[in-house]
Amino acid sequence: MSTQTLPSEAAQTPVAVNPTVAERKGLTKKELAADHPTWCPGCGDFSVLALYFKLLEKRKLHQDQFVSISGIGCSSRFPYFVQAHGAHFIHGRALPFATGIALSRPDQHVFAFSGDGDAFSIGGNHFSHTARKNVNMSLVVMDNQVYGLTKKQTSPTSPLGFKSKTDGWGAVDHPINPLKQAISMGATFVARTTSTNPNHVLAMMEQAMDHNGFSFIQCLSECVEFYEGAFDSANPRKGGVFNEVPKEHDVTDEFAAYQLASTPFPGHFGVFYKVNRPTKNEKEAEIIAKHRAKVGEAKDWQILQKTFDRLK
Ligand SMILES: Cc1ncc(C[n+]2csc(CCOP(=O)(O)OP(=O)(O)O)c2C)c(N)n1
Ligand code: SF4
Ligand SMILES: [Mg+2]
Repeated sequence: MSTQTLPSEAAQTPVAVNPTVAERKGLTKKELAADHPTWCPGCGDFSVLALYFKLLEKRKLHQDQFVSISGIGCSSRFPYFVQAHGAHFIHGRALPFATGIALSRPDQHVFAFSGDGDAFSIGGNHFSHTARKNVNMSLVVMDNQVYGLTKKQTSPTSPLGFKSKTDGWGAVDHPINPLKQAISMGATFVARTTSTNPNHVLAMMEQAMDHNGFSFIQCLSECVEFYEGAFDSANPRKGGVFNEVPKEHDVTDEFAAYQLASTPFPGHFGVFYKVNRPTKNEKEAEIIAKHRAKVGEAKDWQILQKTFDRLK
């Protein structure tokens, strides 16, 4: 996410995040790591966290320049493990919370982390609407195709026939395709990766971070406890195939992206869709600037008082 400028208000004065700031030493993984993650040994989420540290390290981001926001779930414990500002918020509600930060603090890189249940089930509406609003932030969904924290219920991405505590005879509901949902709802950056390919995860995170607008990454991340082997067919070390998005794919072609996202599992990995469209941040900043020009030096409380006086 590139940083934008909001007008006036000392508290909102943006501090441009310059990844090459020479006078400040970048943080190390050791400095960025908080508590030891409480995930099960072998959980795919470890890899995503390690690569987030790598991203912050590489881009020399400091604690005053980014936030990590999540909902609820194993994957959503993520911000606990980062020694920086963040919130482990309400189940499914990471995106509205992150939107508030993105709009009010343009100096921050806003990263949201979520699970397939958190983002596509209880938070499915927020996922769609944040995409359509093109809020400037990056969302990484650690998709294990199951509810891990609550010990194996069917999630919106569980495949047909998946046996769980909620579908003892096997899932009968057609799974969603998060990439197609994001593209059709108007997300401006849509990518897919898998936690077993660290270089690829980092590359996707970097591109998402550099995108001005809502960037979404579906990251396959195995739950070794409740859906072991789910992604073996996407892992060459387990006899699977890791197919990158074809080089000739036009990332600005919405229809082509949609078609590519329809490839049966294990599908492709990489950037499916990337276009530039004005962000909600820019549009709101414009409205504020226009209004500011009208009210001159009036303080916020004076504008508010006037509004209430008018309502009398
Ligand atoms: C309002 C509400 N409903 C239900 C729950 C119980 N709950 C907690 S996490 C979760 C599902 C998490 O699944 P997912 O987002 O896929 O994360 P994972 O644990 O698999 O990483 C549910 C149903 C809750 N905490 N709050
Ligand atoms: S239950 Fe699954 S998702 Fe949760 S920490 Fe364990 S392996 Fe990871
Ligand atoms: Mg899950």
